[in-house]
Amino acid sequence: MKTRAAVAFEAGKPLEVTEVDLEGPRAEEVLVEVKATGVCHTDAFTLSGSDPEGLFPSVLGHEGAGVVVETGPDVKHLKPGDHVIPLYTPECRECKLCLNPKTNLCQKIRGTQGQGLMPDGTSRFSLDGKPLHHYMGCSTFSNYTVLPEISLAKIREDAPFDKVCYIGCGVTTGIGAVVFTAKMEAGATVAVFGLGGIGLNVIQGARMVGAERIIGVDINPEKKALAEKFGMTDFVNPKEVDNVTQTIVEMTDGGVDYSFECIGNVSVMRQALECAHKGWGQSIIIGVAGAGEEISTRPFQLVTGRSWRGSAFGGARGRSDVPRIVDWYMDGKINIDDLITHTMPLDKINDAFDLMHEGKSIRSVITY
Ligand code: NAD
Ligand code: AHE
Ligand code: ZN
Ligand code: ZN
Repeated sequence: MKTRAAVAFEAGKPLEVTEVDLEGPRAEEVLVEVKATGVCHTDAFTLSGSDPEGLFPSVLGHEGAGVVVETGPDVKHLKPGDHVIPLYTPECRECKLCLNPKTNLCQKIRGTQGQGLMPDGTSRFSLDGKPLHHYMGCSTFSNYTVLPEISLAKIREDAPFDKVCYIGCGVTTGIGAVVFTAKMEAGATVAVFGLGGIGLNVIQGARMVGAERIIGVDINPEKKALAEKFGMTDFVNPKEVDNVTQTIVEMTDGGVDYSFECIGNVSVMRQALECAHKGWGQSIIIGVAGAGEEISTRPFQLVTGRSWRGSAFGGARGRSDVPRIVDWYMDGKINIDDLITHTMPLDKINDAFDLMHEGKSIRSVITY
């Protein structure tokens, strides 16, 4: 079939919206009509050329919601008409990692997914007879896309696509990092570095579990008001203090119980670790850093009881946890609407990237 898609032909160049060819689903695969997709900083990161796994030409996008149109042979759990959220972290429920309760990082198809291919090693997308790469197993910047069945969470049918698409990455990443990765306790003291589409969800997750003090850190003071609405109690602008780490340590009588880096800046990752409390403070890296970047600190920081951790997709197991997070939204327990600052058609997708780079949006959502 033909479908409209925004194609990333080259690193650092705007996406081009064009008609591409899409082959139907093969065994254990599903054809999905994407109804809406968010634009995440990670899409911009890959488009910039900084992603060691970035491939071109490709169909980016990994934060979608849509409807099953057709199922291939041997699909067991989905049928046409089902509402779904694509998962860049699948959940096969049978690989070594799925069987270990300590992780959500299903590895069943990670090899081919990282090569921009379906599990059988081929692509369903092409243009003028030449294959286009899939992206993060999702490619939601296409009106129709094909995914493995294990990469789809079935969700309730009354959930609005243009809001719950954000659960496909940002919402789950931020709230999940608090709930599933940190398993944060009520009364905790928290620092959140970067108040964008991820950091604000960390803040609402921390408030949800009853954190007592939530310090937000951002170089853009325009993020302060919305962060306060989501539960931030204190704001630090790194441009207005001599030393961010020292400032937070002094504000909190020795440091925070949990810190979260939601930017992808390795210097900030160090600040986040070093403002964690001696003896027990945990620092969780969410931000994605570019090719060649490395983190550093004095080992003494770890010797004295701080720990450095990471979180992908908020530690969530998509097929099990995403439907629950959709329920949290539908029950009014979490706020998604106020974080979606812009909605636009696919033709305007490059505006979404511009707004992100200018610091003017939290989340832009494309509706098909
Ligand atoms: P965003 O652009 O919406 O937000 C980033 C925020 O950081 C902005 O508010 C910006 O002003 C602020 N900032 C930039 N430099 C700063 C500095 N030096 N000090 C303090 N604040 C600074 O991005 P986002 O969509 O929230 O994504 C954040 C990061 O998380 C990205 O690296 C993205 O790739 C990554 N991410 C990771 C996962 C995961 O599973 N681990 C999932 C989604 C996104
Ligand atoms: N491909 C990059 C790393 C990108 C990355 O870390 N991706 C996160 C999700 S970001 C979503 O917005 C992730 O889930 N990582 C785990 C995984 O298996 O990809 C690189 O550095 O090579
Ligand atoms: Zn993302
Ligand atoms: Zn698995």
